[in-house]
Amino acid sequence: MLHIWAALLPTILAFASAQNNGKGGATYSQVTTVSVAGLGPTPTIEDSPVPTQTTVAVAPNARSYQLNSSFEIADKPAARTFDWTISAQYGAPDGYNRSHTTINGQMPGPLVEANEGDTLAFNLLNALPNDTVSIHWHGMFQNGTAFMDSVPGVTQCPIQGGKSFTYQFKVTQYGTYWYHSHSGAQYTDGLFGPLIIHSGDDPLVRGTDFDSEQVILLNDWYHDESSTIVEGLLSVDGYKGTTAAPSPQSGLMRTRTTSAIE
Ligand SMILES: [Cu+2]
Repeated sequence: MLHIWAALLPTILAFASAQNNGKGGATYSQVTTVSVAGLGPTPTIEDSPVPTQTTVAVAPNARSYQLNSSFEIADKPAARTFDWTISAQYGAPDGYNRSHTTINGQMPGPLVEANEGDTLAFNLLNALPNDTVSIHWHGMFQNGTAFMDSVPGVTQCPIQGGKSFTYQFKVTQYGTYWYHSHSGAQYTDGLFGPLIIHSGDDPLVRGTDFDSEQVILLNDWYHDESSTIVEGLLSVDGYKGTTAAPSPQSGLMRTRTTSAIE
């Protein structure tokens, strides 16, 4: 465990291994897939609930972060839409009960899989009563869609409690990435997850070179919520008597994502 504030960044490892598919009902949704020509109008923050769409549950093994064996890796661009509700829920992943910031009840958030060239849309509803949210798509180029980059106060307004916002952008790269809250240090409360972009150019082929792929996500875990830690660090007295970066109480390796929250 790295005891520095900068090491809060979760480390996501994706590797090929021979494993059986996990099981368990997915709590996230991935809906209609259609071909698209462009990005359409720039989304705006709305008062209305998140747009309702026909929701088809996919990735039945999402909780294990095992990549979906039925996901079609293709060069044909598709639109993928996700409906995400951000809410606070209590859980004790290391035995200490505290509030988490979750996506559709999951901490960390759902595994997202897409192909290079796809257009992704995330319909976000902030169901946190007292906190704003934003989500940054770490490493995405956002060429021409800078307003989807999620820097509250710079590229967008913070998403207030009860409000919805749609992030929409085209993916023009591939690899193993992650997404995370860009509001304060909120991502340390659990608002982050893996973002896997496939490519037809991948020299390793499922079924030929490997059997399955598994994301392993590691993160530091604090018993205090980020708002408490940041408030302390920004005060004269510091957090727990010091303005030095605090050490985490635990490290989590969450190949299962919801067991502590259910
Ligand atoms: Cu980032």
